Amino acid sequence: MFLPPPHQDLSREIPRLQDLVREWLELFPQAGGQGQHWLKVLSQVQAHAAEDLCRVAVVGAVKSGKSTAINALVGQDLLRRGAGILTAMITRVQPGEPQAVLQFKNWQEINGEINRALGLLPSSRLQERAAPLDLRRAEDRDLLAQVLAEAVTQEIWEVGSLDPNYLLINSYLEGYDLVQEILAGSGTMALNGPGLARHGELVTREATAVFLKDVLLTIPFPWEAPGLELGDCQGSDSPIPQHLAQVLAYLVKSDLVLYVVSSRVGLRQADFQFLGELKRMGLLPHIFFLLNLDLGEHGSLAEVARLQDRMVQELALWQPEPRVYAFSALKQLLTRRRAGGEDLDPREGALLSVWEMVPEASAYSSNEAGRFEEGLKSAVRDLRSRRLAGGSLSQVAMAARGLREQAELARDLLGQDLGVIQEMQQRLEARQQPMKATLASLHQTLEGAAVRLKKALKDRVTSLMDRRGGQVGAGITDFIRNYEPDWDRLAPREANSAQFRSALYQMFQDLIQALDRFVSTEVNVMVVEFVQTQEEWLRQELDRVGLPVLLSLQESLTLYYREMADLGLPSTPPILDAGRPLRPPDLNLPFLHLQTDPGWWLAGEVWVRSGMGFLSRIWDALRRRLKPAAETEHRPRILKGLNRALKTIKKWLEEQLRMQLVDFGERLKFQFFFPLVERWLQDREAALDDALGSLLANFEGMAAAAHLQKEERAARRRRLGELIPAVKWIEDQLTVDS
Ligand SMILES: Nc1nc2c(ncn2[C@@H]2O[C@H](COP(=O)(O)OP(=O)(O)OP(=O)(O)O)[C@@H](O)[C@H]2O)c(=O)[nH]1
Ligand SMILES: [Mg+2]
Repeated sequence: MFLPPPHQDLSREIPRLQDLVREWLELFPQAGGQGQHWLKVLSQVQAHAAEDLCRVAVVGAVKSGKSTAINALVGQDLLRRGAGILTAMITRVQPGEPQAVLQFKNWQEINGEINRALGLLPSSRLQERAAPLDLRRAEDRDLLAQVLAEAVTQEIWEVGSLDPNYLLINSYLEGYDLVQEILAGSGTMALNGPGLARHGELVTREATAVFLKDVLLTIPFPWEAPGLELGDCQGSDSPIPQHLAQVLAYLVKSDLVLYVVSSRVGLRQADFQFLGELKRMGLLPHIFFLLNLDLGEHGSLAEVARLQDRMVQELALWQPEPRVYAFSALKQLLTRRRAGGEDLDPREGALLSVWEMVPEASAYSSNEAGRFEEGLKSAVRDLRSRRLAGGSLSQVAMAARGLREQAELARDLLGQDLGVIQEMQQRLEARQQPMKATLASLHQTLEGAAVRLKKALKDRVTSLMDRRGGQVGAGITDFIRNYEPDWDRLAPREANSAQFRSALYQMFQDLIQALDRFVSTEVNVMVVEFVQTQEEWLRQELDRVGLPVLLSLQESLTLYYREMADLGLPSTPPILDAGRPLRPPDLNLPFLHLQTDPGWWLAGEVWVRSGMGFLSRIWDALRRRLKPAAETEHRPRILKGLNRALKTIKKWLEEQLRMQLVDFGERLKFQFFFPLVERWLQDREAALDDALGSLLANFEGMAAAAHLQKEERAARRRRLGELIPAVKWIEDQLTVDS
């Protein structure tokens, strides 16, 4: 027999139940409290469900076809290809009315990045500068432009105008006029209607993209996808640490991953490193791999099959039976656009025709695209059901059950006289008493537990950050201590002050860059692992602490239901279940960003200022020793000078690190773990409170019904007779799965 899938799409059940509760309220207006309780529970669940997003992070190497894959899924050329290298943010795509919401960085972030890029820049114009530069000030913008021009003439940057620091400052200067008005306002910009096209321009133009922090695009999807978010991430092999940090921060919040691999390139070393990170974050079982076929290059079906098999084999070492789909994202996109009535441009049309000339491979690609979309949709559905089963579903089921049982009780009582009603009330209320008392004691138990759990977490975070033995603290300290610059590349060609300073600047920037990369990926993955372990421990502790109370409540509830059975209302008592707590969506896991932290920045300023004096001193000392020596002997001495400078830089960095680690540890404790403990404990208490509130009969209004006229009673019983099966039907829908 065909069994319908468990219907756990609460968006339909909840409004129906709400209507039925309102009908109950009409019948028994005196029992308002109870009705309001059910309505409250239902609207809470509804609000949760509305906030609940299923995030799919679309990742992969640079230019593997991530944006094209998302465009193919939504059937439109929504995401621009070839965003600039300074675009660090993830573009999020959700179903909805067409709109783009752009969130810009604030001035502190912008100036922070600029001053950081200037760190140790050997510019004569910065020497007298005491305060940090502020892009908002016209004199500072002039100064910045001069500094850039000077640095370029002096060839400070090896790659000149391709250097990321140069590009960054230059783009900020260039874009200032374009965005200053937006930044003076709220810093967000919503584009819709004809203005929507401007979004593409703002994200692809380096000078404006550099100011952006977050982009949310909404668009109608060609398939039903409520609560889905697709995140277009930066290439996971990007050389810019900030990109990786952003990708990681998004992955932490993601439920599924779409990993795009170009068929032209296949899996490479960088992919395996990234897979290692995904594995440590627990995401490996949630990855969909897309082997993005270049049908022009790999035209025959045999070759496609060979590529796909090879990828499955390579991945099988990581994940048994990896989900690998091989299709051309671009073909899927063009086909969809054409099917949607769009005219493709001649070049696109030609591409499609060429591909269609190899019908076998082309058909295979379409087939795989369909298989992929079905797979993705079903994973999203599964995820949603699992999340619902973790709490909301049982809350709704309890409300439905409570409503039905009370309607049955009321139907019974309407046939009785006042004396019987009062006796029933007494007997049931006596059975409710112990549960109310237990619930009250639960609060104390949980409060005590909170103190203990917080203390334990605090100690663990402190150990993690410890610079001698902590995984994070010692890890970064060792990284700094063991760092060796590329001396061959750094050693200046000539022994003069300008060359020496430029070599120093390069050395400093290289070290910072390497450190940033290490922190953005390695260290933050450690933090994620640590947090996940602690969360699991916390869940176990919660269960352990709550178990005696849960058992005692369950026992009292069983007795209560036995009493109901004695009164002629037989029913099996429901199982109370505390559910599995999930990280609240509004609680963000803090990440260690050495780059953008304002604390870092303040200290950075001091460094820029004192740095100049420090450079001069090293240079002067070096020069004295260079004088008597021959030109050929300069190099070892200069290297020695650089080495000395490196030691000082490392010492300074370690000092910065000390402050940063303390600061980060505090954030982890007070802005993450403590609120998490409080929320989970509160939620647990509220869940039990709500469940019992839904179940335990409330006699307000019942006695009043006894005074009604006979006809009126009969009328109400009739209406209850209609209400009960309607609620029962919903109840059955909610419990199919359990
Ligand atoms: N032939 C062919 N080209 C494709 C396909 N998918 C993407 N491309 C092209 O590859 C280039 C890069 O695609 P994008 O979708 O921008 O890749 P991306 O991974 O988002 O790139 P970044 O965001 O820059 O890392 C574009 O010029 C696409 O048109 C495909 O299936 N077949
Ligand atoms: Mg892209």
